[in-house]
Amino acid sequence: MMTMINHLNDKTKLEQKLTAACKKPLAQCSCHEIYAGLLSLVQDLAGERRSPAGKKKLYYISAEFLIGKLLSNNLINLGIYDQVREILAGSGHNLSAVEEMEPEPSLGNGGLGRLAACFLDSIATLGLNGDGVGLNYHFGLFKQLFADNKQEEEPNPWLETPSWLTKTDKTYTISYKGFTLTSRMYDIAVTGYNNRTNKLHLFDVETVDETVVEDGISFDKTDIQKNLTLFLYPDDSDRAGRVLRIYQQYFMVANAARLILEEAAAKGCNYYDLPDYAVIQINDTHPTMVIPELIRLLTCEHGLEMDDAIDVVRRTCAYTNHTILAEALETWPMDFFKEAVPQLIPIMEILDDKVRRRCEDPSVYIIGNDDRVHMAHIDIHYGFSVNGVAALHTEILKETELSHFYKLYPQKFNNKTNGITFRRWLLHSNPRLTAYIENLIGDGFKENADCLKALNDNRFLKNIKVLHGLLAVKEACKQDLAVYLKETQGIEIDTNSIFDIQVKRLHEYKRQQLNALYLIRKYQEIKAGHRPTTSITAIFGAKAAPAYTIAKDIIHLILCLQQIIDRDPEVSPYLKVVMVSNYNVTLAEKLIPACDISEQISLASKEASGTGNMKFMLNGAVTLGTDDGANVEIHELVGDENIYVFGDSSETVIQRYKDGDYCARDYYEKDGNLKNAVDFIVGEEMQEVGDLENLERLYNELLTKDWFMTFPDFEDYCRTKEQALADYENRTGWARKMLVNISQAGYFSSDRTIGEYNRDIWKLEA
Ligand code: 26V
Repeated sequence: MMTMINHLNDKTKLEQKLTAACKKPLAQCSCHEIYAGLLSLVQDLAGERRSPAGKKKLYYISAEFLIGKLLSNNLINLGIYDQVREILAGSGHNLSAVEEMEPEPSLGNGGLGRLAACFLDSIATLGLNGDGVGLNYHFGLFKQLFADNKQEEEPNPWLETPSWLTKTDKTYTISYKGFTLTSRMYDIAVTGYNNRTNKLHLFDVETVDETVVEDGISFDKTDIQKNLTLFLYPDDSDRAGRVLRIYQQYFMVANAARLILEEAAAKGCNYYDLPDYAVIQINDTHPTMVIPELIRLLTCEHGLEMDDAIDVVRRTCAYTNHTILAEALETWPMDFFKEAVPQLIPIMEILDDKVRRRCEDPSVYIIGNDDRVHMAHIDIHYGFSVNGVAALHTEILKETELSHFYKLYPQKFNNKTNGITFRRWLLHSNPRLTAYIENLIGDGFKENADCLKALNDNRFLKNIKVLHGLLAVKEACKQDLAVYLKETQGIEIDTNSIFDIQVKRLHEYKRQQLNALYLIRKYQEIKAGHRPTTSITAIFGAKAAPAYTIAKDIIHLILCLQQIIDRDPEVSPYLKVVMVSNYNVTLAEKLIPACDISEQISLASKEASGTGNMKFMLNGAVTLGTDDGANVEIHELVGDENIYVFGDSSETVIQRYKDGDYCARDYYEKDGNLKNAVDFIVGEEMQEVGDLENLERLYNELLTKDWFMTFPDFEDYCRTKEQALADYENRTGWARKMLVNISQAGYFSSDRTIGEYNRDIWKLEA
């Protein structure tokens, strides 16, 4: 009863506060006015929770923070979601409709940026003193549209009033060759679940001019004052675009370095003891220039000797590697630094010189013999920790990609398997499943994801009612998705079909093309009269980098296939291909709860971790994947019975690259099914709806190169997928697999990951 009275009291107070924030009775407010009122209320409540700063603070510097919409997540973390929903219902409003008012900031590309957002949530939830530092891109990543079965790009403006972003009065002067810019810091409150509020600091420059963007996402890349923070990763297919990235990266870290030194000094730091006041996590190599910049500031402005400054910085910085793809490891020509930030050159030369004195091996130099700066090498030599993001990834780094560094510094290397925040990816995105779980095991899993293990119990696994209940939850989520896709994209899907989903950035190594080849084969089989027992809906969502030609050709292939099948009355009742446009966090929140089969089919050894795989598993999807990245750990946790693994192992793949004798055509010639599927790409049906130039380019790429080895895995992929589809027919058997997956997902809570970062690297007081 007491709690009831408190609840009512709290609710009445909350309603009063919300009405005050909206400045008129709730019943008379529009959805947008309610959104504005809630935003201001949340900001006030979050501000009250900003806890006293400890001595040591973490700065998580990242070029990307893919935070998604913030309203619901904040309401959940502040513990007022249900009350607000009830208050709104009482005045004739629906919280979901209010959520639609919020624009989604697109400040990230994919996994790396989303991980940074999950980490901020967990850092605050664990009560750790840590802020994010990044850039305030006005248009973020482009917005994706489809026309003529091709991707088109548009700016994605998200800054509007009201906004979660608050302007601060902190400004710095940042110098480039020949000019200076005045920066300004903007903040977004990061609420922890029942805990402190931290901040995401996003730096910007006031001279940015949004009107310079014309014709899609093109703009004059040389006018730095006007374009610096317009876009995330502007097109780097030309030199000006690449130099602009140096300007952006330096802007991010020069601001971060000043903020860090200033905050430490304010707490009594004498700079020699900086590692007692600050720890910097460098998220991939984009923030690497923070190392030479800090050394420069400490020596030029704070009077430290070079060796002391280097030692202080080395004890402050830690680096996370997020990729093994050679082409994604950043190296920049010295000329770019000369052109943009010449002040860093003497420092980088000293850092390189010290390495050359110690090591004879040119593969660990900072400035390579090709006069390019190897950013990761700066991080490894001049930081104290190097971590990979899943067990397999860290092992591959140690044994192959970074083996020379591992020999030099074995003690620096450690693994931190990625995680996801359950507040967003279960509580917020799947309230039905949340209620179902709570009903079975109580609500302890909301604080501590390990409690989900209690679901792995014969009381539930052998209980038909429980299993049917789970199937009913999935069914309802599929209905929700169907309604959402119809309303927002005009796409109709059959909720009685199997939802097979692959959503992630478009990249050849992630192998959307392998999935497409399977679907072509399926199409051909249905045409030949072999119909699946249950029809299949294959859903894709993916943006391709604007200058990544083959990735765009793969999108073209999928969109053409979608059209061919839609038009074909023989096939469309049994197979549907759907590519949703502008895949983003908001769409992920709708797609993931509705998924039956989660496609995680990267070429083994290439996907550092993956985090979508974890979100799907948590929502009761069964993984169809290679033994790659965190799939390996998922496989270990759920056992062979509850995952579908196929394809060559990472060892085989790594050896095949070493041997250099892979020949795609050999596979094509030997496997008739594969040949038929590949030939279809340039066949008559495709040509009717597609563009031959794109289709031929993709066909030739696959046949003469296939760098990510789709052909060797094709047969096993098809066979394993057929097995999954067959097993789906045993509904209770399938529900058992779903439940085991959910029960083992606790390990992938980012609270666990952040606990490990803090225990091994940051060492902050909780
Ligand atoms: C960057 C680039 C840049 C240019 C050319 C192609 C290319 C390909 C890949 C990348 C990856 C950038 C780093 C990244 O996003 N890594 C992702 O990080 C996630 C969080 O750790 C992890 O789950 C993903 O497996 C990993 O791909």
